[in-house]
Amino acid sequence: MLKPRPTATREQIRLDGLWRFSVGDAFDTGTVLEAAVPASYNDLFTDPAIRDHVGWAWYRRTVRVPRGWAGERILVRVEAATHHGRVYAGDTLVAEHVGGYTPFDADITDLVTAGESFVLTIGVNNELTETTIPPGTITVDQAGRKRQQYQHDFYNYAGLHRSVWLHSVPQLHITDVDVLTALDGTINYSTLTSAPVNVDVRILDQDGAVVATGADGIAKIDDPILWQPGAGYLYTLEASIDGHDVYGQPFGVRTVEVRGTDFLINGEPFYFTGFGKHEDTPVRGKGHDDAYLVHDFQLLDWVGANSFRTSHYPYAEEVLDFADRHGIVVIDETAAVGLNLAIVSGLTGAPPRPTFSPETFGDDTRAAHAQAITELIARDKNHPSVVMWSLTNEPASNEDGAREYFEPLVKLARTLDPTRPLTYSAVMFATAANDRIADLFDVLSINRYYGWYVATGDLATAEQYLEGDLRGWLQRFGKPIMMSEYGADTQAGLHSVWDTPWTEEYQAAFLAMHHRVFDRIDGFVGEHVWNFADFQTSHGIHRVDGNKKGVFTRDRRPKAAAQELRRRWRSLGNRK
Ligand code: BDP
Repeated sequence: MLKPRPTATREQIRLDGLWRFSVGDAFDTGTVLEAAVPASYNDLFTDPAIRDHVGWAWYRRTVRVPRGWAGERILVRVEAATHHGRVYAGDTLVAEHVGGYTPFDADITDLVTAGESFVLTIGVNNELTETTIPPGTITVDQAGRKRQQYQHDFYNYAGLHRSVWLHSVPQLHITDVDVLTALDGTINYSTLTSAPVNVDVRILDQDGAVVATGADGIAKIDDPILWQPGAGYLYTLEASIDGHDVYGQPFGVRTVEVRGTDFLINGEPFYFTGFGKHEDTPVRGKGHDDAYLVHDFQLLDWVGANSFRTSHYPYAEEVLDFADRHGIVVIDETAAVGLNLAIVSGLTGAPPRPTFSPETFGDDTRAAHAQAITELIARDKNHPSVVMWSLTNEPASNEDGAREYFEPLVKLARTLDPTRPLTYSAVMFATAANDRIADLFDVLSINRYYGWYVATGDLATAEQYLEGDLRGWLQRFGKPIMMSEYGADTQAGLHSVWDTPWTEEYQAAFLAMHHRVFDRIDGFVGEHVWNFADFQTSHGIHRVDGNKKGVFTRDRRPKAAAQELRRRWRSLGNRK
């Protein structure tokens, strides 16, 4: 899935801004509402019926096709319709896509005319079921309203979360580019085209100078400048079909490998410091925002972080492009969060249902999960910043059926990308003793909340639990291990001289305790604090206007823990 890019043969228009908007089964032609794109629609309006709406929402605007596009293929690229999108040109349904965080195209060539305008309508449905990724359950309340429930701990924001583009490609065009690099500058590439035809390939450096030409899928850069953590040098592979199409695909020369208990980037051991993040800001919800993008990366740099995980879904492509250019390392995660029914029953007291079964998460869920993995890798495979795929967050990997569910998905991911290691984040209930899938993966990523949900306020006990737990994983599996989540809810401005949960001092002491443990363990390859910033969740007695485990507040002000991290990470660098 090539990202639309302007080239000598391709043009594009960003359709962001205000669209007419309504909720309900069909677009309401009498609506007076307008919604911003990109943004979640939920927090834009004051009407709770919109915020809590379960079902279809509609965006409509008129679009003019440029005069010069006659004879070209004309498409609408929707970067994200969360979770299910339908694109109409006039009254005609042109494309439909399920999966809220990966892009899709609607080919409208036969329905529009260059130089004329047409009505573009996009429907977005936010319903989650047991066969969607992420999963959820819909109930109907006493008043007959649909209610959405889900296992994941972030608000089910919906809408057009990323840009919408009108773009053109030539009739005969390049449809895909795949780039694989070695440290000596050897580039193995492949291209796909809309019809069988010869493709010419040149490699350009950052100044646009040609540094290699391709033949038979191979090009060689002499003395390549490597893409490194902290220094994101990018080349461009320019693919062209003579007289028809040209497309430039940025890439970096770098390698990733797991060897023993080391995670190697360019053959050097790499130690991850950073966060699990969210796409979440006030008012915009999960809508992409370039200002927050720039500021968040500034804060990552300020705090000394070298990496983050795209918890718990693929992020906007702008985020990965930015990480590529600035040398920030990314663990790229699918939206498979909440494949765990024990979490629900733990909180509600309901009798546990098995997570993996034909009645709960079975073949259809797995098919949706396979689709999510396929689309993630297709979109992100050429990003040098992406060093590992995370196939799922906190599945019930300790339950019957987990292995049968995950084995084919791991196999699929390895076929789609044989070069990047695989991981998943292990939930508290999955221990070194009862986990059934860790051996299928390359890196052990552990989510733990000792000192918060367990041994609350007792850091001495928490320290013992944590160390025993982590050593158990290392002993049984002998793979690199990192902490993919550890964190404590903290109300900014709350202080105490004691170990008092929710205070800024406690969050800092909690993190410091973890760091002492990490430093005692060989084979430890990284620490990702939960979370970068406070974020919105669904209502719950354990959430106060959202999850407050951010090291920064939702409006990105540092809590005291940020200083603790800054001291540590700035001195650690990329190695431990
Ligand atoms: C973990 C989840 C994460 C939650 C976090 C928490 O992976 O999404 O937000 O716990 O409870 O279970 O704060």
